[in-house]
Amino acid sequence: MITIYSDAHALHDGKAELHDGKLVSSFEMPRRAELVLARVQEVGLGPVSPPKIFGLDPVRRVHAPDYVAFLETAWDEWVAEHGEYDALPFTWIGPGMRRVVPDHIDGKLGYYSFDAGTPITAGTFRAIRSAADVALTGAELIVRGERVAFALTRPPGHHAHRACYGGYCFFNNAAVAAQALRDAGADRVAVLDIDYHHGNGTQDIFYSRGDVLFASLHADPVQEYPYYLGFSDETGEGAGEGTNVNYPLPFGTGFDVWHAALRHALARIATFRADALVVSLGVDTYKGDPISRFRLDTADYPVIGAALAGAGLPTLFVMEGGYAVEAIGVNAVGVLQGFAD
Ligand code: Q9C
Ligand code: ZN
Repeated sequence: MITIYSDAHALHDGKAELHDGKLVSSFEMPRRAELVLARVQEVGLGPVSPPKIFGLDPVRRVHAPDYVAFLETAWDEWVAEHGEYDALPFTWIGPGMRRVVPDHIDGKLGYYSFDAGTPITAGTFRAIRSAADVALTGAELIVRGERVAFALTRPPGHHAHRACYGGYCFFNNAAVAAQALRDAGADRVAVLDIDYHHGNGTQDIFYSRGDVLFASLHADPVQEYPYYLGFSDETGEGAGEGTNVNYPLPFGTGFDVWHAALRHALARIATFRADALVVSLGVDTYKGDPISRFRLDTADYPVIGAALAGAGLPTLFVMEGGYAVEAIGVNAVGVLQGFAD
């Protein structure tokens, strides 16, 4: 299995996020991707290739042009106003307020975001552009006939909406890849999101489309971030009615219950008759994850990979979350090994 990787991800290196009322060191850090890469090499998963440069046009297929332009200049605008310390939003549009783009960077940050956990740093734009290229390079391998590829993206992407960032995500790498597969001729693409958190951004991007099925297993939003999307009654709208499937699961969920939901999601993907599968691969379902509350164990991840391989579809894995840093490599690559075996 080919892994696509660029060390440009390390240019995004946030200092802190708002957590339990305090500013704490960012859980989402460069070491995460470095350890996944190290594990890929340690087990000999296969070759590691750099991304091709695709530019921003394929990113704008799923993100609004003004949002992309905002991200491109946000750091410079922030530095001009506040100096060289990470940009974090502190105010958002509440009900009854107006959606007008402010001139001031503090207003723009809130306008284009939904949480205070996602800092913009000096290298953020270069890193997220590179992550999109990593995902697009993986998609191109699938288009060219590869059975499977691993896009080792960082920062993650599945929380990013068409014009809104949050949850450590800016460009929705999996959505960019799914759209690229469609644009290259796949009639139907399934996105299966197995990160612990609901993939609110991916769901919203494809919610009214019947050509992209979105299925997600995640912590129930009544209990867990992102709280405001990911309920089981969200089934899609218009042409997309019936092509959105959520499996909200309670705190403490272990592998038996999780795996039953996975089997259900894979059955739905089979009836959709997808031409390709994009897997949003988060391993923050792990029992040792510092911000999550499922109970999957390291031995479960290869079983997941084998189940995914059973779908029999050309499959692109796109890296999402996982914050038990010392275990992220073994767990994420465990899924890939289970798929390949
Ligand atoms: N007090 C991904 O896994 N913060 N994003 C959680 C912390 C946001 C996770 C609450 C978690 C986002 C890609
Ligand atoms: Zn997550």
